[in-house]
Amino acid sequence: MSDKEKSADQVTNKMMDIACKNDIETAFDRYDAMEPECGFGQLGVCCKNCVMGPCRIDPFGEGPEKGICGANADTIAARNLVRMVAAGAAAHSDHGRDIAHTLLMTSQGKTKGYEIKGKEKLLSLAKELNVKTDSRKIEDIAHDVAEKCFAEFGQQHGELQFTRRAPKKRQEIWRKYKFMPRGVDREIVEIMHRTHIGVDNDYVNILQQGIRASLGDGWGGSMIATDLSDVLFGMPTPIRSVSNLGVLKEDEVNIIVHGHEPTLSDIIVTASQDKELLELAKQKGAKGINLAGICCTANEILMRHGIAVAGNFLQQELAIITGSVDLMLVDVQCIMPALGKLATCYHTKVISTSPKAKFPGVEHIEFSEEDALPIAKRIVKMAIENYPNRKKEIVNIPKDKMDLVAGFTAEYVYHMLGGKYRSTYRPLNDAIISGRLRGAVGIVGCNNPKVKHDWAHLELTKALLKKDVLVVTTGCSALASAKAGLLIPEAAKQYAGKGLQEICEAVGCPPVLHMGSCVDISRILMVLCNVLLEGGLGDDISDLPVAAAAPEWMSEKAVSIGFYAVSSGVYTVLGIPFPILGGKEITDFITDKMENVVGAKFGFEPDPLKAADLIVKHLDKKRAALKLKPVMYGE
Ligand code: SF4
Ligand code: MSK
Repeated sequence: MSDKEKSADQVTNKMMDIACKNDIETAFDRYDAMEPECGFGQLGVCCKNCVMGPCRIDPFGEGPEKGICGANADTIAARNLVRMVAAGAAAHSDHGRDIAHTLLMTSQGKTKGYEIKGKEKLLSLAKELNVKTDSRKIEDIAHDVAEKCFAEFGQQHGELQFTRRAPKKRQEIWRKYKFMPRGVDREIVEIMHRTHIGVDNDYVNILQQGIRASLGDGWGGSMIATDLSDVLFGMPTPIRSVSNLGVLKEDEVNIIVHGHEPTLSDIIVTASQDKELLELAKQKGAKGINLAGICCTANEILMRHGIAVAGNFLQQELAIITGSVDLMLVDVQCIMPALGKLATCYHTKVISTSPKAKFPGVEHIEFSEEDALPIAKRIVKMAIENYPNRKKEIVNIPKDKMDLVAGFTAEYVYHMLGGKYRSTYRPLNDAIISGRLRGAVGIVGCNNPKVKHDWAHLELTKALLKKDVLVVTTGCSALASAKAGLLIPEAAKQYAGKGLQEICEAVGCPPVLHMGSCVDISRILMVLCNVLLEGGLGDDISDLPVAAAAPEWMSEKAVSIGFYAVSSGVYTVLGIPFPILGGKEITDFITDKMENVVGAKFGFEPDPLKAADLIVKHLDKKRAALKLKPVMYGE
């Protein structure tokens, strides 16, 4: 492949040229080979929920209008869509469950290498969850907090604890329409039941359960994952680092961690700093051990340790193609099965670690919390021992890398704006009220070879910055912004409108705030809650001049995120439509009528500049409804 326009990131384009020259296949090639993609699948009108089928509805009305059981296009599209929500919510929530498990074991002294670093966060969570703290050991408090969080997964009735963080008005909407999640797992199971043949056939009713499960993710599983990660691994604070494949080093042992759960990556950080291992690396001829991340695991160790970022989702294969990665270890989610075969063309060792995720042709070293540090050291040692096998003649590390600042949290915003002694969101609210800031938008999500890599993230982000919109970002979108230099304070001068520029200069922050991994979108929800509590901008999330976007999304997790964002009252624009367009009524509901129920809806817009226009119009509509002053610096 020699198409230089596959990515907005020149490093990626260079590496793809190298892949092409060496006849190495990547996801970009496999995407081209897949075209044309199945139209029935894209429109969501193919069903294989029972073996009377598979059935497919002809979207042009020339073939079957119903499946063998009688299900129409809207029913089939709705069932398919909420099954995506179930998978996405399950992935995030299982991540949260694993962190709760690690915290519980750490509190019992059963782990090796972990300690409770976020004591302040633990105490505030304990208070919220009615766990006694007076004269108790921190481990005992952590134990009870972990148990309380565990209970959220299996709870059968009632309401998830963290939904109480949402504004009262929002909670009432959730109760009124039976969207309030009862238990994280329960809602996911109920989706699978309802979408079995012959159960729920009303697309609105099917979506109702999709909403409920997604809220169990955003205000349950994901929120637990974020909060307990802060307890276990410490609260992130803004930290400087570097990004892109140029962070790999010719003269050091390069280890890449890829996946999602910080349980693994955080301990690898500790192991990579071990004196004996550093000495061994020297003995093998390396100057040191260089750790870097890909995907959300990159975000986790970036925001807590300043570990460099090698790249985002579509760069995972390119990292290996540099010929410089001595070991890539993976846990769960967004790891391409192609890595195993690709690694055989290089000296790279790929190691899977989770009992939940094995890969063809990949060596498996099972990770367990009980032996976390010894296992981490063993894996780092393998990387060191593999360093002499690097074929120097085929090493091709791009030179380019970019500085960044990452690690903003809902808690940090209090100090960032209010100063050390006056913790408050007031300056943020005032900036919006006065019109210096038009509003705020969360730009999140993956890469997808359907869209020029990173391009839609960056075009949308820049277009919004120009309009005095503060951008917060997570996941692979955050990494796209990092590589393009949008996560440094200096970016404000180059890209932001005058109002946003003034704020960034006064505070010394970048115009795009990195808020972590995909589960950390729960941090964005908390920012919205804190803004409302500060006052002056309405009494529900749907009142706020805010929006969300996922311009290059691809995963089922993104479907769950989209659903909980909209159901929390946030207008959300997707660069790739949900695969539902074959069902006219469900499409109409999701992109229009849903607003009458939850106060927000989805927009589908592949052109990032048009998406920016839609979002700006939405922010201005919300500003007008709140009777705020016009935006200070005009258009
Ligand atoms: Fe066909 Fe209905 Fe079976 Fe789906 S559930 S495969 S539409 S018969
Ligand atoms: S890693 S879910 S590709 S953002 Fe969270 Fe990136 Fe999307 Fe995976």
